[in-house]
Amino acid sequence: MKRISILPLVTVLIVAVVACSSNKRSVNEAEEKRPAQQVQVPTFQADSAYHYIEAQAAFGPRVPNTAAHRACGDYLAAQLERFGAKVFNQYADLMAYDNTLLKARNIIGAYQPESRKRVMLCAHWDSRPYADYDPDPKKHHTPILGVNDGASGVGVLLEVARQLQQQAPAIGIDIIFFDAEDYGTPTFYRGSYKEDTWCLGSQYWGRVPHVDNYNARFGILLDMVGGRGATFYQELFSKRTAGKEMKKIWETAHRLGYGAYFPKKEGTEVTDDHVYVFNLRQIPCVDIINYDPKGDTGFGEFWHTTGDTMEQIDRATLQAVGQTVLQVIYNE
Ligand code: AHN
Ligand code: ZN
Repeated sequence: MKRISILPLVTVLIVAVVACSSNKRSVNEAEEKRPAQQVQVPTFQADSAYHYIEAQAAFGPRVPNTAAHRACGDYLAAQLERFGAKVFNQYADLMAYDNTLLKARNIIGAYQPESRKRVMLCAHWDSRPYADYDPDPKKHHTPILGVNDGASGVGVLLEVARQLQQQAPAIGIDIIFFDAEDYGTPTFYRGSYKEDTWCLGSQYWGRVPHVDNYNARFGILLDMVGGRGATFYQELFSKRTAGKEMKKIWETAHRLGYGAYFPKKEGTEVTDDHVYVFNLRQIPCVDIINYDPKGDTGFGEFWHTTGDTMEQIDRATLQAVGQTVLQVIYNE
């Protein structure tokens, strides 16, 4: 009796099922990948950020009430203008710890100002009038150049601004350069105590924002983001008040390969502009700030010394921070 082999039929069926299922899988994969592929995130140019840092340093210390401060303020506003932002200048007379009247200026660059979906990116642009942590006590009254502490965050954000002009993300962005962050009570001061002497520019902005009822989904503050081998531990006020956003930023940095700069470990709590952004405007704001667990100040050996110069800056750190910020805002 002649038996008909079913082997060819079985083979055909298996091949058909496999082909069909793998075909189905590739369709699903394409669908899953599409949203991620659609967002083209621009490449951050660290050289360009480095140049903007040098340009600020070239003015000298940007201490409020000095010619260098006024000239640098004009430079920053002109740069934001050149990069297509709508620029707001907030001039304010602010009282320092010793009752000195500071002629302060917050500088804001708005992108897509009509959009209600917004993210704010900020940094302080002033530099400290005192190197009160300098190893040489004779220098404690010398103004600092504030290259890492001040110019680095602003330099990164100017490069972000340049990118925003070339390719708009889906949301509105406000770049805010706060003034008078670093005029806080020096260690050598023996006069009467005053509260909240740091972050005078952001305190003013928090009470009088550049736009009535200003709001944003969240903010990112950059402070000391250019140091060689910097480590951005998770600052505790940010973790408590903007934990979700902090997690997103750190995970983004790790995915991009910058995990060494962004340890998923707790740092300390720092009084910085983000505290006033949250307390006065209820906008969760993450402080990306260098934390050196080995040093005695926690900020690094350069901090509030005459050594805070261009030599501190490493393009690789600027790249890690700048690319992470771009990745976050273009995916928002
Ligand atoms: C205090 O030292 C209280 N806060 C640190 C904030 C700061 C100063 N960031 C840069 N310079
Ligand atoms: Zn400082």
